[in-house]
Amino acid sequence: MRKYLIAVATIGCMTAGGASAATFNGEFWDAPANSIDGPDFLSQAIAQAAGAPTATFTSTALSYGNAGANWAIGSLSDFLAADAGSIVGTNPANIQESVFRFTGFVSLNTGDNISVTSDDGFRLIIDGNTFLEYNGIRAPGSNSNANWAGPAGTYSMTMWFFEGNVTQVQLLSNLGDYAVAPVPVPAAGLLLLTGLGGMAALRRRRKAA
Ligand SMILES: [Ca+2]
Ligand SMILES: [Ca+2]
Repeated sequence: MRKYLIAVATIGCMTAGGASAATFNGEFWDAPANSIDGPDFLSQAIAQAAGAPTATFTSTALSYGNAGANWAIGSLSDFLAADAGSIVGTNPANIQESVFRFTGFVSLNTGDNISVTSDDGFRLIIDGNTFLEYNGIRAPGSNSNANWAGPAGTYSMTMWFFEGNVTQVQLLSNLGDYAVAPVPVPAAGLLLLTGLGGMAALRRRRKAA
């Protein structure tokens, strides 16, 4: 019975639609003064995201603050520029000390170079593992990059980014080049997966009892 369910779920996923024009989900948390001051900036930033976000938005390219004039810190909508129209929630007038989380999927080939230019720090997680990060405060134009060493495939991606307490902000990346839409789980497959999840939970409860 269990083998049959898994086989059906797999076929369901395989017949789902392929990649299309994709975006990333954006979440933003405003943070109080002196809340992201180090020494472990990233842990402090991620802790700020424990509650509901101040705002959410759609990120078309995960790249903000390109021109020098845009380094100055302003409102969330100033920073998001072309993506500002997608903001849902509060649009703070000043995003000094704040945290962003971007989530989505990327399609990578072995050797692909991923670059992130940031003011201030970031942590890029691909397929559940930290791939690249900068845990500190730095000036605009400071670049980190690395080549994907894993096999070709579509991977989940989470990007944490924070603006610290120094008055410039920038986040440029080429992740938009790799963005793909998540493979949709068809309704029947979703029901089966939910069923399998329920069975797993039941097993855990039985084990714990
Ligand atoms: Ca703030
Ligand atoms: Ca800064």
